[in-house]
Amino acid sequence: MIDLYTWSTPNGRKISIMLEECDLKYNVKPINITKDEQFDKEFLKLSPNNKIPAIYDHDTNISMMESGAILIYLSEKTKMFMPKSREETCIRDEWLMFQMASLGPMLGQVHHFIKFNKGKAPYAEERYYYEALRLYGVLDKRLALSRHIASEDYGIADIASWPWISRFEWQNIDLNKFPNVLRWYKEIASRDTVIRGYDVPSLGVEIPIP
Ligand SMILES: N[C@@H](CCC(=O)N[C@@H](CS)C(=O)NCC(=O)O)C(=O)O
Repeated sequence: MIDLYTWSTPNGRKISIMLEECDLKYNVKPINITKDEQFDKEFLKLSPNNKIPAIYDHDTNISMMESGAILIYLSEKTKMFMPKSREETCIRDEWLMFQMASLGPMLGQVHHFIKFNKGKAPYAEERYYYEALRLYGVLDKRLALSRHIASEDYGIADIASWPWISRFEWQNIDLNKFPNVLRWYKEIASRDTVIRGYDVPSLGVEIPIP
Protein backbone atom coordinates (compact mmCIF):
# COMPACT_ATOMS: atom_id res chain seq x y z
CA MET A 1 0.00 0.00 0.00
CA ILE A 2 1.23 3.49 -0.91
CA ASP A 3 0.30 6.83 0.64
CA LEU A 4 0.16 9.54 -2.03
CA TYR A 5 0.50 13.12 -0.83
CA THR A 6 -0.89 15.21 -3.64
CA TRP A 7 -3.06 18.02 -4.96
CA SER A 8 -4.88 18.55 -8.28
CA THR A 9 -1.88 19.88 -10.20
CA PRO A 10 0.17 18.53 -13.13
CA ASN A 11 2.96 17.24 -10.87
CA GLY A 12 0.48 15.54 -8.55
CA ARG A 13 -1.44 13.99 -11.44
CA LYS A 14 1.71 12.35 -12.82
CA ILE A 15 1.78 10.08 -9.80
CA SER A 16 -1.94 9.34 -9.44
CA ILE A 17 -1.99 8.42 -13.15
CA MET A 18 1.09 6.20 -12.70
CA LEU A 19 -0.47 4.45 -9.68
CA GLU A 20 -3.62 3.79 -11.72
CA GLU A 21 -1.53 2.55 -14.67
CA CYS A 22 0.37 0.16 -12.41
CA ASP A 23 -2.84 -0.96 -10.64
CA LEU A 24 -1.26 -0.22 -7.25
CA LYS A 25 -3.41 0.36 -4.18
CA TYR A 26 -2.98 3.84 -2.71
CA ASN A 27 -4.37 6.15 -0.03
CA VAL A 28 -4.82 9.73 -1.16
CA LYS A 29 -3.53 12.25 1.39
CA PRO A 30 -4.59 15.66 0.08
CA ILE A 31 -2.11 18.49 0.70
CA ASN A 32 -3.99 21.66 -0.13
CA ILE A 33 -1.25 23.91 -1.48
CA THR A 34 -3.70 26.84 -1.72
CA LYS A 35 -3.86 26.68 2.09
CA ASP A 36 -0.08 26.25 2.57
CA GLU A 37 -0.46 22.68 3.87
CA GLN A 38 2.81 21.86 2.05
CA PHE A 39 4.60 23.70 4.87
CA ASP A 40 3.21 21.46 7.65
CA LYS A 41 6.02 20.01 9.79
CA GLU A 42 4.83 16.41 9.33
CA PHE A 43 4.74 16.77 5.54
CA LEU A 44 8.26 18.23 5.46
CA LYS A 45 9.60 14.94 6.85
CA LEU A 46 8.52 13.31 3.56
CA SER A 47 9.08 16.25 1.25
CA PRO A 48 11.91 18.50 2.50
CA ASN A 49 11.37 20.86 -0.46
CA ASN A 50 7.74 21.37 0.69
CA LYS A 51 6.22 20.41 -2.65
CA ILE A 52 3.75 17.79 -3.75
CA PRO A 53 3.82 15.03 -4.85
CA ALA A 54 5.41 12.72 -2.29
CA ILE A 55 4.83 9.06 -1.49
CA TYR A 56 5.31 6.68 1.40
CA ASP A 57 5.48 3.01 0.42
CA HIS A 58 4.38 0.80 3.33
CA ASP A 59 5.82 -2.31 1.61
CA THR A 60 9.37 -0.96 1.67
CA ASN A 61 9.28 1.88 4.25
CA ILE A 62 10.59 4.18 1.53
CA SER A 63 9.39 7.77 1.24
CA MET A 64 10.14 9.95 -1.78
CA MET A 65 9.67 13.45 -3.14
CA GLU A 66 10.28 14.62 -6.76
CA SER A 67 7.83 13.28 -9.33
CA GLY A 68 10.44 12.09 -11.85
CA ALA A 69 12.21 10.00 -9.22
CA ILE A 70 8.86 8.63 -8.00
CA LEU A 71 7.92 7.59 -11.54
CA ILE A 72 11.18 5.66 -11.94
CA TYR A 73 10.69 4.08 -8.50
CA LEU A 74 7.15 2.89 -9.32
CA SER A 75 8.24 1.62 -12.73
CA GLU A 76 11.05 -0.42 -11.15
CA LYS A 77 8.80 -1.62 -8.31
CA THR A 78 6.13 -2.98 -10.69
CA LYS A 79 8.39 -3.76 -13.69
CA MET A 80 5.92 -1.79 -15.78
CA PHE A 81 6.92 0.66 -18.54
CA MET A 82 10.51 -0.59 -18.27
CA PRO A 83 12.85 0.21 -21.19
CA LYS A 84 14.05 -2.91 -23.03
CA SER A 85 17.68 -1.91 -23.51
CA ARG A 86 20.37 0.47 -22.27
CA GLU A 87 19.68 2.69 -25.27
CA GLU A 88 15.95 2.84 -24.47
CA THR A 89 16.78 3.72 -20.85
CA CYS A 90 18.94 6.64 -22.03
CA ILE A 91 16.21 7.95 -24.32
CA ARG A 92 13.57 7.57 -21.60
CA ASP A 93 15.73 9.44 -19.11
CA GLU A 94 16.58 12.27 -21.48
CA TRP A 95 12.89 12.96 -22.21
CA LEU A 96 11.93 12.52 -18.57
CA MET A 97 14.59 15.09 -17.63
CA PHE A 98 13.37 17.35 -20.47
CA GLN A 99 9.99 17.33 -18.75
CA MET A 100 11.42 17.84 -15.26
CA ALA A 101 13.91 20.57 -16.18
CA SER A 102 12.21 22.42 -19.06
CA LEU A 103 8.61 21.60 -19.89
CA GLY A 104 7.30 21.62 -16.29
CA PRO A 105 9.24 24.61 -14.88
CA MET A 106 8.68 26.82 -17.96
CA LEU A 107 4.96 26.04 -18.28
CA GLY A 108 4.73 26.62 -14.52
CA GLN A 109 6.01 30.17 -15.14
CA VAL A 110 3.34 30.63 -17.82
CA HIS A 111 0.68 29.67 -15.27
CA HIS A 112 2.20 32.06 -12.73
CA PHE A 113 2.59 35.14 -14.96
CA ILE A 114 -0.13 34.70 -17.60
CA LYS A 115 -2.92 32.80 -15.86
CA PHE A 116 -2.66 34.16 -12.31
CA ASN A 117 -0.82 37.51 -12.53
CA LYS A 118 -1.65 38.94 -15.94
CA GLY A 119 -0.47 42.50 -16.50
CA LYS A 120 2.00 42.57 -13.61
CA ALA A 121 5.14 41.61 -15.52
CA PRO A 122 4.79 42.01 -19.33
CA TYR A 123 8.41 41.01 -19.98
CA ALA A 124 7.99 37.74 -18.07
CA GLU A 125 4.67 37.03 -19.81
CA GLU A 126 6.30 37.43 -23.21
CA ARG A 127 9.43 35.50 -22.29
CA TYR A 128 7.61 32.47 -20.88
CA TYR A 129 4.89 32.42 -23.52
CA TYR A 130 7.48 32.27 -26.32
CA GLU A 131 9.42 29.65 -24.40
CA ALA A 132 6.20 27.63 -24.07
CA LEU A 133 5.59 27.86 -27.83
CA ARG A 134 9.18 26.76 -28.45
CA LEU A 135 8.81 23.76 -26.11
CA TYR A 136 5.51 22.71 -27.71
CA GLY A 137 7.41 22.84 -31.03
CA VAL A 138 10.16 20.59 -29.65
CA LEU A 139 7.57 18.09 -28.45
CA ASP A 140 5.67 18.24 -31.74
CA LYS A 141 8.82 17.44 -33.74
CA ARG A 142 9.63 14.57 -31.40
CA LEU A 143 6.11 13.14 -31.69
CA ALA A 144 6.37 13.28 -35.48
CA LEU A 145 9.10 10.64 -35.14
CA SER A 146 7.42 8.19 -32.77
CA ARG A 147 3.97 7.43 -31.40
CA HIS A 148 5.02 8.26 -27.85
CA ILE A 149 7.70 10.55 -26.48
CA ALA A 150 10.54 8.18 -25.64
CA SER A 151 9.60 5.30 -27.95
CA GLU A 152 6.68 3.78 -29.82
CA ASP A 153 5.41 2.49 -26.46
CA TYR A 154 3.60 4.58 -23.86
CA GLY A 155 5.87 5.17 -20.86
CA ILE A 156 6.85 7.38 -17.96
CA ALA A 157 8.11 10.25 -20.16
CA ASP A 158 4.51 10.45 -21.46
CA ILE A 159 3.03 10.14 -17.97
CA ALA A 160 5.30 12.98 -16.79
CA SER A 161 4.55 15.32 -19.72
CA TRP A 162 0.87 14.74 -20.45
CA PRO A 163 -0.56 16.45 -17.30
CA TRP A 164 1.37 19.63 -18.19
CA ILE A 165 -0.06 19.63 -21.71
CA SER A 166 -3.53 19.11 -20.21
CA ARG A 167 -3.22 22.72 -18.99
CA PHE A 168 -3.04 24.00 -22.61
CA GLU A 169 -5.98 26.36 -21.96
CA TRP A 170 -4.20 28.03 -19.02
CA GLN A 171 -1.17 28.43 -21.32
CA ASN A 172 -3.18 30.02 -24.21
CA ILE A 173 -1.90 27.26 -26.49
CA ASP A 174 -3.90 26.24 -29.56
CA LEU A 175 -3.19 22.51 -29.76
CA ASN A 176 -4.36 22.46 -33.40
CA LYS A 177 -1.10 24.24 -34.24
CA PHE A 178 0.82 21.21 -32.89
CA PRO A 179 -0.85 18.27 -34.67
CA ASN A 180 1.46 15.56 -33.34
CA VAL A 181 1.04 16.78 -29.76
CA LEU A 182 -2.74 16.90 -30.34
CA ARG A 183 -2.83 13.30 -31.62
CA TRP A 184 -0.72 12.08 -28.67
CA TYR A 185 -2.69 14.15 -26.14
CA LYS A 186 -6.09 12.84 -27.23
CA GLU A 187 -4.94 9.23 -27.35
CA ILE A 188 -3.65 9.38 -23.76
CA ALA A 189 -6.70 11.35 -22.58
CA SER A 190 -8.92 8.44 -23.60
CA ARG A 191 -7.20 5.88 -21.32
CA ASP A 192 -9.43 4.82 -18.40
CA THR A 193 -6.40 4.86 -16.10
CA VAL A 194 -5.63 8.47 -17.04
CA ILE A 195 -9.27 9.51 -16.57
CA ARG A 196 -9.23 7.94 -13.07
CA GLY A 197 -5.82 9.36 -12.14
CA TYR A 198 -6.64 12.87 -13.36
CA ASP A 199 -9.28 13.69 -10.74
CA VAL A 200 -7.16 12.98 -7.65
CA PRO A 201 -7.90 14.24 -5.03
CA SER A 202 -11.47 13.88 -6.21
CA LEU A 203 -12.87 17.33 -7.04
CA GLY A 204 -15.06 16.30 -9.99
CA VAL A 205 -12.78 17.88 -12.63
CA GLU A 206 -12.74 16.58 -16.19
CA ILE A 207 -9.92 16.34 -18.71
CA PRO A 208 -10.11 19.24 -21.22
CA ILE A 209 -10.45 18.00 -24.80
CA PRO A 210 -9.76 20.52 -27.61
N1 LIG B 1 10.24 19.15 -9.19
C1 LIG B 1 9.10 18.90 -8.34
C2 LIG B 1 8.15 20.07 -8.46
C3 LIG B 1 6.94 19.89 -7.56
C4 LIG B 1 6.09 21.15 -7.53
O1 LIG B 1 6.47 22.21 -8.05
N2 LIG B 1 4.91 21.01 -6.92
C5 LIG B 1 4.03 22.16 -6.79
C6 LIG B 1 2.62 21.80 -7.25
S1 LIG B 1 2.60 21.34 -8.97
C7 LIG B 1 3.94 22.54 -5.32
O2 LIG B 1 3.90 21.70 -4.45
N3 LIG B 1 3.90 23.84 -5.05
C8 LIG B 1 3.78 24.36 -3.72
C9 LIG B 1 4.77 25.44 -3.43
O3 LIG B 1 5.54 25.80 -4.33
O4 LIG B 1 4.77 25.95 -2.30
C10 LIG B 1 8.42 17.59 -8.79
O5 LIG B 1 8.43 17.34 -10.00
O6 LIG B 1 7.91 16.84 -7.95
